[in-house]
Amino acid sequence: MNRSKPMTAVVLVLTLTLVAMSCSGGGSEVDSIAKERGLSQEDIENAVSTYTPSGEHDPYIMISSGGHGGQLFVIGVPSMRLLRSVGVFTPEPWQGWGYGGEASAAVLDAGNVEGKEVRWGDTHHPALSETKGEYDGQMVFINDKANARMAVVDLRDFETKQIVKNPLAINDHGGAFVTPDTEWVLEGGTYATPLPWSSYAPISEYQSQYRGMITFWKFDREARRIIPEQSFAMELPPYWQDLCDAGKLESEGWVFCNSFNTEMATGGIEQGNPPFEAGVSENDMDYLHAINLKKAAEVAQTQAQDVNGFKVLPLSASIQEGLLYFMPEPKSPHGADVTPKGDFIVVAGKLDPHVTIYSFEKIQAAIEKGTDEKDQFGVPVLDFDATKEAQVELGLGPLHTQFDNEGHAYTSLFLDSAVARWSLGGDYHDEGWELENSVPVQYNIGHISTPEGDTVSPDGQYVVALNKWSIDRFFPTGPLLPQNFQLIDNGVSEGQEEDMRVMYDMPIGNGEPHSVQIIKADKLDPFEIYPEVGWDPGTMAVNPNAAKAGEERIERNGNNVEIWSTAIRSHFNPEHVQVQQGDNVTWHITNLEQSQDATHGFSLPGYNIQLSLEPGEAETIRFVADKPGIFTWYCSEFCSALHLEMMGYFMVQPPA
Ligand code: RUQ
Ligand code: CUA
Repeated sequence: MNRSKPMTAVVLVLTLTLVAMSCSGGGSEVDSIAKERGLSQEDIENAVSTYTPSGEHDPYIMISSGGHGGQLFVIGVPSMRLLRSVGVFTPEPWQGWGYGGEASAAVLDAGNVEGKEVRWGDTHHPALSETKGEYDGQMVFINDKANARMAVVDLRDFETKQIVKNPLAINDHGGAFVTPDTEWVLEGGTYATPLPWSSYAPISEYQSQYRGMITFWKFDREARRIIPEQSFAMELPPYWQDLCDAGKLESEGWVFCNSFNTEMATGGIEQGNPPFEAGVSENDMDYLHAINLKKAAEVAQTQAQDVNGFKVLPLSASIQEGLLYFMPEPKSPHGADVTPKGDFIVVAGKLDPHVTIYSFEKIQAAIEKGTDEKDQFGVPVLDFDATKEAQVELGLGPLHTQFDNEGHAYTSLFLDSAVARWSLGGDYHDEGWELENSVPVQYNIGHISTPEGDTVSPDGQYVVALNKWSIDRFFPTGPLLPQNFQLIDNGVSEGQEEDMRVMYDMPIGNGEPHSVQIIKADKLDPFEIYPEVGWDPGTMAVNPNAAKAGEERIERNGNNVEIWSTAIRSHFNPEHVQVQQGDNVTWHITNLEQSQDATHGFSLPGYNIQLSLEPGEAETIRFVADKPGIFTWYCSEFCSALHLEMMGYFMVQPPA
């Protein structure tokens, strides 16, 4: 790439200023620092493009999955500073998530799998809530690929409020995706099993007994919760339905999902069968699914059947009612991304150097015209050429596509370890469907993100590459290395198109951040402190039974002991709690603080209890005092100069 080309206007001005400073004697320090550190002119430009002075905030916030760490990360862009993690499927002690507090226990327990406690997840694709196809900054949804669960996180306090277990599936992959007004949250199953997975069927009966599915979780905006009773799933052929995207604007009401394994390979190399990796890649074409969700939601009211307590629309009903159509898609497809106006769907083929662009208008025309072609389950198959708008050759291993505000698409190329920028046709860009520029990334890129890049009005300037390998980029932390976010300047400003360039590497060493979304920071409006003292983050309301200032006490009723405690710099009240071994303890603790960031911890050693009480927050813990001894509890958050003094004695007396 041409490294001497001018950067965006801002960078150019800054660079010129620096250069001017360095030439004018007094500013030569910049030069000498750069020289000393071995920095090139481009390094300096990248530095001034990403440097965020102390106390300044980033214009964008990136919400990242934490992969099989089971959490979310919140990261500033362009500084690429990690702001916090959010405990979701996995307990996390700093946040007191899953260490004794009743609110987090209730959320985590709701994610148990048929009664089995599962305390980790593989968070995959975060989806920010949308209003009219724009991120609205209210919620984020994230799926757990490992156990087919969906979590709901409230962006007022960045805490997980709900986990629902999919009653049909044991894995998912195609989630989370939201419809333009967040009425529905999508979760596609991928690996087919019997429906539900807990009803056994031998794998020799794969074609007759195993099925795919896509679940449409109904989201109640008022309650800020998923309503399982109003949700439904669509039974699908046992192809592996993969990633989806919701239609928008002209395609609103429709959903598009790619699939693979239309071969219906069942693996079994130990029996001499081709391994999955070969078996599922034999066909040249798989099927892009087009689903009329609006109509399906109506039909589900009357034709859904009960499967494991969940509404499922039988495949026969979907065919009969015209809810489901297939289109051939080449080759090991991955990603189905709807363009900002909702007019095209971009599908990448992992083993095809092209992206294939389908036209929503042409799909509708083909449905209108009708087709005699069907797959072996009777699903109508629309003609490839009749629905295809264009194909663009980008490079090897295209995966995911995002968009900008100047009619470009950006696609990750896994095998090439590169990001391709290409122009959209239609009325997006004069050049039409054409590859413009590629930039190498380090290494093995998976997902890609641009600011608000999958909404109806994407921003521009940045691309973030999520690289699976980092190899030589950072100090090697043993055989397990961090992954690498790379911040890229998209090279586009005010109609000018330059080369893209990698500006910054951000190692991320506490999870596999599978996918991200980037929202304008000013759309978020988080609480500074909880609105009222005694606030329960589980219900997002005051808990009437929360401990109050001046009403701290210990009540005993038989062997039930109930404690109302408060915390304020730098003491708990009470400081002595005396119980008998075997007592049932219910302990309410309220943080009375009203200043921002005055968080207190509550750590009760030996009982596996650790709370993080943010200002105003009230929590309840319940446990049996089954271990005798003297337990020194303390505030685990360094809250004041006398923080070490913020402690108490929990005294458990054994029977005489
Ligand atoms: S898929 S790296 Cu698991 Cu999100 Cu394409
Ligand atoms: Cu409160 Cu440390």
